[in-house]
Amino acid sequence: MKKIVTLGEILLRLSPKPGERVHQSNQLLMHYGGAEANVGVALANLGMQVYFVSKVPNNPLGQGAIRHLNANQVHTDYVKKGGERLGTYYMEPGVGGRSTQVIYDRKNSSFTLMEYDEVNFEAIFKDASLFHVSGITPAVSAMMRELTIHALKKAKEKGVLTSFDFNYRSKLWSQEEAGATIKEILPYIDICSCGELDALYLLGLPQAGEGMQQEERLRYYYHSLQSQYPNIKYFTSTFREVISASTNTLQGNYYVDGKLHQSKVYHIDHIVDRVGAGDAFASGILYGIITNISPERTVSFATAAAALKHTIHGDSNTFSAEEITAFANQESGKIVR
Ligand code: KDG
Repeated sequence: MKKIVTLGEILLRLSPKPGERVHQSNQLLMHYGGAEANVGVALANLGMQVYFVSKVPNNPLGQGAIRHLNANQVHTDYVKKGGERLGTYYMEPGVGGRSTQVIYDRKNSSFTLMEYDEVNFEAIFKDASLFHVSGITPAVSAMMRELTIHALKKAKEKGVLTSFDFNYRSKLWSQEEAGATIKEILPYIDICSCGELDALYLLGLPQAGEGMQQEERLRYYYHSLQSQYPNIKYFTSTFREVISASTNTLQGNYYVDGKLHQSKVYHIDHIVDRVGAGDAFASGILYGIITNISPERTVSFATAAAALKHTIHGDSNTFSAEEITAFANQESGKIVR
């Protein structure tokens, strides 16, 4: 089996119990997160051989991050040790009408300050089949922006399939900065996860015609993007309608060979933790591409993975391929308490 490589920052996540705010809580739950680490963990749980590229401090927090990855069968040969601190984020779960709040404390983290020549992508991409990165990595520092583009160029040189998830985080950079960087990245991408708002506000695509239904709008955006970036073969996104902080509906979209494939709609009536659902979806799509599953089954599998993620605590999906398939094959598409 060929390697899958992901590049990103693994973060410590600290969250109070639902119904408490960070500043009033005397008890914080600990999980590890970070979009590319989450995708790596999910893919490893699907039986893939995953290598994570990152840097963590050589202290108990960094060691805990490595343990989390290893416990999920992610290889950490390319996780450097050094620097001063592990990036951290605080997450206040959404309750009632209040949405989830994220507070970053990741400045000067070991990963952010990692030096360009600490990673040898030439060696890392030997025997690799796929490289995944998201918009969070180039957002954390100028060096990481440079390193992300360098890694993608190297991956293409080596014939490695590349995947990019926009994952726009407004607390890390402005829409203008993100748009300019992502435009530099897209010419090196084969698989792209991009939502309607990303296309509009980051890439500045003209708005779809008024009155167009969701399906028609997506086709329009994906078609326009593909004419600008003919290298991109697969486009994906999830459509999430938030009904309340504890309920939403979810539908996966997958555009390949000029055809849009949509999953059934999942109604999630009791959300335990929605963080990382997009990463679970991305890993399901990547799994489908790597294992040559049909587009219909791939989008159904990926959306089932994303829906299941809502039922467990923490940022990463730990369901096996069998569990996700069994869930995707259930009739109703409904997750209830
Ligand atoms: O996609 C989930 C991520 O947003 C979460 O794990 C934290 O990586 C993270 C970030 O930078 O917000």
